[in-house]
Amino acid sequence: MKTAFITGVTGQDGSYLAELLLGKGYDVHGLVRRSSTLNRSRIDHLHQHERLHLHYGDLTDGVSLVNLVRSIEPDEVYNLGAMSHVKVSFEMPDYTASTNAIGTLRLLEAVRAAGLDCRFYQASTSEMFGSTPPPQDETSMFHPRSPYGSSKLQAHWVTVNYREAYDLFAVSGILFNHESPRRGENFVTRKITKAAAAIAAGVQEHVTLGNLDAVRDWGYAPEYVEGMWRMLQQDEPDDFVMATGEGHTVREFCDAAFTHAGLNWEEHVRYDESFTRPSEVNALIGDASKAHRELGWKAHTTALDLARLMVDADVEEINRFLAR
Ligand code: NAP
Ligand code: G4F
Repeated sequence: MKTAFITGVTGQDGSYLAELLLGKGYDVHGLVRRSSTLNRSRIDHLHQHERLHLHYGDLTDGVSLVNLVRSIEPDEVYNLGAMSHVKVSFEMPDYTASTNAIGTLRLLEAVRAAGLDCRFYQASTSEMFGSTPPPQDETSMFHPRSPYGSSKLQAHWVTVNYREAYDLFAVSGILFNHESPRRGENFVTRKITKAAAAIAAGVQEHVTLGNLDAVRDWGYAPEYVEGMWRMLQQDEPDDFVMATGEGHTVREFCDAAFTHAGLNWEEHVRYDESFTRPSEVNALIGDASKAHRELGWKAHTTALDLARLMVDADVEEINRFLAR
């Protein structure tokens, strides 16, 4: 039986990855941050699982990482923990860099110091491509446009360096946007689907958004965590893009979500400049041919399917809430 250590286990991807690995028989250890109220709603349904173990720690606290890696002795480490909101990174650049860039370095160093035969997955991102026009693949130039994107680029290169310098099995998944009903409520897809459900239920009138022209390649998170796992099962470490290959504007996502809720988006969406960014990433559309070829991985759920499945989940949630 293998042992995995996941940072970011309370997040969208971490929760799906924990489910996947528990289903495969792994012992799963997750890093959780101390907070004054418990923030584990995405893994509540797993909390009594005998093979899930949670440990306090933080990517900004190197000592906690060294101690945990030494005591857990993982076969696989998945570094999903991050300050993951692009707009917020402009407001908290120092913390973003410390968590995302130096946090990755701290964790890699903890793995190296423990001297384990351990495989390492880094959650890299299409935000690293920034202003490089689509389609983007593993050979495209990096040009990040936010403190988040640049912190992730440092983490990406640190991961490459530990592979080259110390022969560590360390890989980066360069993942394009992926969403689900567990997506944080201040990312644009979930903000839209939650609003469409609330407006349809008559408890909200409108939603305020920023740039509707941005193009993103939105896939479905459970499919992407399967790809992360496959990357760590290869004979040789390598980096892979994961994406659907389809681009849609935020406007098109709105249209699909509101139409599915029986509404006309133009009657309910307002614009507010405060939701725009000092520098925007205009278009991300990935080419995941390498992952298809070498990992047998392919995205199946498209952005418009996703809009509909997320609206259905949000309608269900609001109906449960209103019935209380
Ligand atoms: P998410 O839902 O925002 O989850 C982030 C996780 O990181 C949460 O568990 C959070 O803990 C934890 N975290 C934040 N700061 C931390 C710190 N200082 N120390 C330890 N843990 C910390 O993000 P996600 O969408 O699941 O994404 C997972 C990873 O993939 C992230 O690294 C993200 O940058 C990257 N990524 C995501 C996408 C995407 O489209 N979803 C695409 C490419 C790359 P709390 O629950 O306590 O806040
Ligand atoms: O949903 P978003 O905040 O996601 P963004 O910036 O693309 O970042 C996500 O995907 C990255 C992968 O490419 C991850 F690395 C990262 O961690 C995160 O998961 O914004 C998507 C687009 C942007 O162009 C933004 O300007 O939607 C636009 N947008 C328009 N109105 C909005 C809003 N974004 C947010 N969050 N809120 C709005 O009201």
